[in-house]
Amino acid sequence: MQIERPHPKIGALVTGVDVRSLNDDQWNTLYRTWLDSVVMVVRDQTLTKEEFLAYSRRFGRLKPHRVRKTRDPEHAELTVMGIGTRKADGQVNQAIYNRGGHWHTDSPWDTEVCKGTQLYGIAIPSTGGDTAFASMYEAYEALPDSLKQRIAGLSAEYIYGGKKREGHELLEPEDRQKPPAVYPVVRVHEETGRTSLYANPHHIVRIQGLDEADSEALVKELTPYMIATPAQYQHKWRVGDIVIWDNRCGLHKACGGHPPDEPRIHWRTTIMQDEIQRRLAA
Ligand SMILES: O=C(O)CCC(=O)C(=O)O
Ligand SMILES: [Fe+2]
Repeated sequence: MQIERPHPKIGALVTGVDVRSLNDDQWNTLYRTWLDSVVMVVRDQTLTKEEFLAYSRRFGRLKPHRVRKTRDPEHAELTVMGIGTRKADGQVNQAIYNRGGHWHTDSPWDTEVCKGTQLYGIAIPSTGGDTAFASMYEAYEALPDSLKQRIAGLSAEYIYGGKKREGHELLEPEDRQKPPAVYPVVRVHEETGRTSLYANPHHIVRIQGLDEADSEALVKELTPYMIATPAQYQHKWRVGDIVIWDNRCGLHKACGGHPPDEPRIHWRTTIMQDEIQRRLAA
């Protein structure tokens, strides 16, 4: 197994391993590498859906995604991304084509902590369609002390799609009215102990305790630190790549720009944080 860390702050590229047959040392190394790098790529895998689910479960409990219509019919915990890019009338279905196309963390609108997300590349377009990642540890580090002081102790509310409810057409009507989830803006990672900025510009509704204008202004002030951090990695997909990211300390975004009629298909799992101990083999 080889591990490259081209950027010291974010991203790891793992080759020379089959995730179906890891020994304990390899698993421990992978898990540790993921925690250390925010986003980890494992190349050249050939997995069935069941194998992808089994590997995903090693990281934690899987949760069926709130968007029901893109769940795999036989495996609720597996979402299939990128099916139905054209509507019946021939128009591009932006909710599918552009899904994840804003900087965000996954499931901040869920009251249960979403630890990670894992995508597996099934069909990759000839051009475009990258996924970009940014380290929120580094975003926090870069804040001026005065701003760190202003956000200490604040919490924010999140709902699916934020104020604009973007992507709500993907949700079933009964799933559109869930109450917001609340998380601290300064977040201490349960496994690494490191502090990050958690203010997901896409799904945020408000920062609690501030009036609407002040909340908007503060999110606007924080956003450049989140999305313009130099601690970024842009992944160019290959078929067989597994990419797992840590939603507790990173943002990501689907970069788009791929031809809408070329398939871009990923299998996706959502991994929850139940226990805070590291999932290392005993
Ligand atoms: O399609 C992508 O590149 C990322 C999609 C995304 O944001 C997600 O699966 O959570
Ligand atoms: Fe996402």
